[in-house]
Amino acid sequence: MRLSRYFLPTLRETPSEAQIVSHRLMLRAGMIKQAAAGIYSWLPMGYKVLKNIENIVHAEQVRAGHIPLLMPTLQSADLWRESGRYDDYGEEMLRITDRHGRDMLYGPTNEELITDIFRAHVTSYRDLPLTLYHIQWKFRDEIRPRFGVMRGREFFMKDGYNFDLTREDALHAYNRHMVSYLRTYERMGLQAIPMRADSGPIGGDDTHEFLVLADTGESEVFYDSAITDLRLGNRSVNYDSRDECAAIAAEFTTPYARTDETHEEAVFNQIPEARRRQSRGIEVGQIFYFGTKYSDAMGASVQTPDGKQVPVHMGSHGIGVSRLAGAIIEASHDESGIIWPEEVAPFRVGIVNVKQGDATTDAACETLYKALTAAGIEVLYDDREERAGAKFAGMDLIGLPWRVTVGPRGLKSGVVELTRRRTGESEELSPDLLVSRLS
Ligand code: 5CA
Repeated sequence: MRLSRYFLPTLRETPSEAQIVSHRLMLRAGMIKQAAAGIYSWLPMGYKVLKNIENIVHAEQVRAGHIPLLMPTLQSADLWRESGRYDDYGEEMLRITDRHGRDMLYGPTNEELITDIFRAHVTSYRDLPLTLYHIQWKFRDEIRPRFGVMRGREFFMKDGYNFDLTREDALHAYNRHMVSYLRTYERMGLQAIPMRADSGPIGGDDTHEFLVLADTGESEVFYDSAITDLRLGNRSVNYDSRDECAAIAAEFTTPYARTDETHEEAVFNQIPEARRRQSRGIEVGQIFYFGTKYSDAMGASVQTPDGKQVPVHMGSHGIGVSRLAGAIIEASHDESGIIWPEEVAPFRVGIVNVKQGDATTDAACETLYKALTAAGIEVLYDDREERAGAKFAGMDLIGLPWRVTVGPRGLKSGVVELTRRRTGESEELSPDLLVSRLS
């Protein structure tokens, strides 16, 4: 993409309404624009990041054997009356009446809708286990939307739902989700710690939240520092293996890690003092096992091998896809701007032409731009008539992993400069070597 033809409305000034760094940087880097309180338009660069996050979430869900579908944002109130949540959900639910006077709502989550799909089509244990998920916009009329996309009213969420014959099967689904989530967050360059949590309006006994440690996080958390040494890394996991998933879940949930809702001072105090940590965290996901709460209320049952009719065991599992864009920035930035991890970066490489209009430099940039693009690398080429200093500041702000600086001086000796955003380290190399290095 040539920057002169792109739409990247960056801001020089720090917007005064933004209280935390990720919100400030998303506005300054031209990623989002507020449309109404807690509701945002995703401008082209923000949209690219959102899609990259979404793609990672999809890939890891499919890897775990879960099946994507798409449910609507608007739902009928009748389904929620069946589960009893229409009245319980309270003011966070946006209620709408259509022209025929029918009660509708903008879905804050989808347990009812998915249970309705399940009961219409599945009748036998032979069709289980089944996990369906979608990535769709949600609406929660938060009383205090803030911090940009972190606590929005409209937000993009992955929500998945498992249907199983027995409690044991459903607990395997729970563990499988935990493992797939660990891998998902690690791919985004994040450490998200599973912490025992409270189930709130979703219900159920077993639930873990995934938290990214950050001073600006809205949750208060207590944990054993030993848990921060754990990584899933690139172990190969057989998601069908109960033992494997259970062992990894046990590994990541054995060290003490709780949110303030489930924190127990006495248990916490048994950890050696040097390892006790109290800090703040951003909740980027939550998994729940809630048994037959919805299947009982809504009549979602299957026939067992011996001909009995039993309600299915369920759980639901969410990832805050739009919140993650903010969480990644909170975890990865410096005073000059964003530092995107490779897998979520909107472009992998930025080319800075330090002498736009100089025939040799322009030609070298063109050749490099075409070669990198041909190698399948996404490039943002700053070809504007701007001072070099402004171009550098812009590249630092938007935080692409690699910057290539092309100028007449280097070209005389046949080199360009490659700089890594995260470390600031630079090296000079020939354009050919650069293309093969980045490929
Ligand atoms: N039905 C369950 C799981 S699918 C559910 O709704 N879980 S949740 O309430 O925990 O939401 C899942 C994730 O969505 C949260 O972990 C959080 O990362 C994200 N989320 C929740 N509320 C907001 C919000 N107001 N703005 C941005 N993201 C949010």
